[in-house]
Amino acid sequence: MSKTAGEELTERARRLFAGPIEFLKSAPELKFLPDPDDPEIAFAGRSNVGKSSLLNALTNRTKLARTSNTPGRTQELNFFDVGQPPRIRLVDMPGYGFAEAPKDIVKRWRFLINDYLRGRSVLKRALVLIDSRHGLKDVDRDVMQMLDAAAVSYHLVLTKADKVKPTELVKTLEMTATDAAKHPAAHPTIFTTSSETGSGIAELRTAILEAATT
Ligand SMILES: Nc1nc2c(ncn2[C@@H]2O[C@H](COP(=O)(O)OP(=O)(O)OP(=O)(O)O)[C@@H](O)[C@H]2O)c(=O)[nH]1
Ligand SMILES: [Mg+2]
Repeated sequence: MSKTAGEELTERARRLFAGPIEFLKSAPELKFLPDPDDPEIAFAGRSNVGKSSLLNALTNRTKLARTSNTPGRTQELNFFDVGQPPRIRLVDMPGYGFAEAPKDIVKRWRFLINDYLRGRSVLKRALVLIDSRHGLKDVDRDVMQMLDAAAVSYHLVLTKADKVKPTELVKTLEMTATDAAKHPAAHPTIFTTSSETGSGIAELRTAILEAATT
């Protein structure tokens, strides 16, 4: 039986993410960004939401992006090339809404994240990660509004799905979808993922490939 276009894309995404993936560089400031050579997909979200873990789960590597129990682990924009030659660049970012860090550092990260998200010509899609246990917070809505204003298309991605009961997850998903519908740049598809169990990871890989190549 021949494959549908959807199945073919899923298979291409699987193969791409199983192939060569390399850390390219860290940018602590905008002037250190790599040349805009390839389509980029950026991982945004509050500190500790699981951005770096999701990047590792997507790429099937345990230590590509550094993760930690302590919020504030990722402090720069980290670029990873997927494919050889590179087809997609994944961008792991510091967390926003991290109240415990010194104010000037939080401010610096916020400017870095916002300036990157607003001004990057090759940015194809942002992933805004939301902890399944907590749902959308005001800081998330601020980032969504900023992306709406900059016309940067984004997917909301619920993380740590393994940490909540299925009924609770459905409720959070519904509430998140209601909120997303009010945001013009929010893609209607919301992903539910667990970097721990791998649920939702193949679907997100496919969406990333689709966003990067269209
Ligand atoms: N159970 C479970 N734990 C997770 C999952 N994803 C991440 N974690 C844990 O959550 C913590 C934070 O994960 P990170 O990936 O470092 O989070 P981050 O968003 O990159 O955090 P910052 O870089 O500090 O902004 C770590 O202890 C991870 O092991 C998940 O899907 N399930
Ligand atoms: Mg991180």
